[in-house]
Amino acid sequence: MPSEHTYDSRRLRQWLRGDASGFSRRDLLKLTAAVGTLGATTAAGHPVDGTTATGPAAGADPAGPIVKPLPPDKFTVLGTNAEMRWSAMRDQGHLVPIDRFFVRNHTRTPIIDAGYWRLEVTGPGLRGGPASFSYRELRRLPAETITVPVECAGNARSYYTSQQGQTVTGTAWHLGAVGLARWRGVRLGTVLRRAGLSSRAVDVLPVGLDPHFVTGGVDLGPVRRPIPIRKALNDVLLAYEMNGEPLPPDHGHPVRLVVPGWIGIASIKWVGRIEVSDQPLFTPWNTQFYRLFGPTFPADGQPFDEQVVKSAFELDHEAVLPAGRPVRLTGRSWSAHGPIRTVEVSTNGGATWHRAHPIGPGTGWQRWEITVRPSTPGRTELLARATDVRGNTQPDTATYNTLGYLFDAVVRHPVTVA
Ligand SMILES: Nc1nc2c(c(=O)[nH]1)N[C@H]1C(S)=C(S)[C@@H](COP(=O)(O)O)O[C@H]1N2
Ligand SMILES: [Mo]
Repeated sequence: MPSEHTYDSRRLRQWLRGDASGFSRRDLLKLTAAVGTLGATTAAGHPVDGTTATGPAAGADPAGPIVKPLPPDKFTVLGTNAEMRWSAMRDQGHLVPIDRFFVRNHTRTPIIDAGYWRLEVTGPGLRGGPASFSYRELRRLPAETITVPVECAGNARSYYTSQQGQTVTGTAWHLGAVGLARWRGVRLGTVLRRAGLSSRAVDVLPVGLDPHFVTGGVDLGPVRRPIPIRKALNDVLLAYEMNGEPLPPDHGHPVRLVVPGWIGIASIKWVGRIEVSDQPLFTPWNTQFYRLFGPTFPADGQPFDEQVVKSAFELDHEAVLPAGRPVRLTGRSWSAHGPIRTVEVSTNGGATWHRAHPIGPGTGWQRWEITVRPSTPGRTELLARATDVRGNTQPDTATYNTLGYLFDAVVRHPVTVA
C-alpha cells in the first residue's frame, strides 16, 4: 500500500494529464477563468455565493444558515459560519459542549428527517449494484465511540494577516474553528463491506445533502471531497451521535463522517450518498480548495489532509489582567499526531517562557493551566507553544499559502495589564 502522500502525488499526475474523474483540470481552468478567484468566501468571511435548495434536504426552511442559538458570549458569527469563543471554554470539561461547538457551513443547515433519509452507496468500486441503508439499519450495525476533534483547515487563518502581514482569502477565523466531541456511529469500513466493496476500490466520495455550493455564479454541486480507500477503511466513522445526543442539525443530522486527524472538510455532514470509485476522484474540494498554493508550493498546488499543532488561551483578546496579583491562565493545545508533551507560556511577548501544568491525562487534546503574576502595567502579549510526543511543535511563523490553511505558528494574544 502506498502512503497517502505517494498516492496524492500519483493522483495529481493523473489529474494533470487530464486523466480525471468527477472534476477535471479543464473544469478547473474554465471555472478559474469564470470566477477569477480561488476563495470560497471573502476575507471578511461573507460567502460570495447564492444558495439553491435541492433534493431531499429541502425541508422546513430555518431562518438563517445555522439553526442552533448563537449567543455572543459563546460565538462569533462569520457569514454562514460561527466560531467558538475560547473564553466560553474556561473551566469546561474535556469535551466542547454542543451549545458552543463551531459551525462551518458552505451554504446552510438543511433539516433532514431521519425517518425518510437513506444512505446510498454506489459506484464501480462495488462488486455488485448500489446498496442503500436506512437510519434504523445503520443504527443496528456494530457501534463505536471515538473522541476526536473536528477542526477547519482554515482555523486561525486571520493570523496570517494580523501577525504575518499576508493576504489570504477565506473565512477570517481566529482560533475557534475547532471542537472536540464524543462521536458514536458505525465504521465506514463496516458499511462499505456490507455494500459489497471490491478490491478495485480506490477512492470513497461522501456527498452532502446541503444546498449546492455556488460561487461567482458557478454551481460547484454538492459539498464533497474524496477519501482514499486506505483511510476510509482505517478509522473513519459514520456518526449519528455527538456527546451522547442524536447528531444536531448543524453538525450533520442524521449522519456525518468523522475523519480522525484530517482537516474538517473531510468530515462531510448530512451525507446522503457515498460513491466508491475504481479510479482517483476529483472535486473542487480537493483541487481548487483545500490545497496549498503559494510561492513555496508546486504551481498546481500541494494536496494535504492532516492537521497540525495549535494552542489557545481560554480568554478573549484584549482581556484585562490585574497587575501584581496572581492570575490563573487556562488553555488547551491539540495535535493530530499524538498526545501533547509540553506546553510553554510567555506573558511578555516571548522574552521568557514557563511550563504550563497539564489538567487531566495526556492526550492529543490537552487542557492546561499556569498561574502568573504580571507586574508591568500596559499592553502585552500572551503566547502558548505546544509540542507533541513526536516532537511536532509550533513555529514562530506559519508557511504562507494563499488560501490561509494550516496556521500552526504561536499566536500572539493581546492583553492589557492594569
Ligand atoms: N455537507 C457538508 N459537509 C461539511 C461542510 C459543509 O459545508 N457541507 N463543511 C465542512 C467543513 S469545511 C468543516 S470545517 C466541518 C465543520 O463541522 P461542524 O460544522 O460540525 O463544526 O464540516 C465539513 N463538512
Ligand atoms: Mo473547514
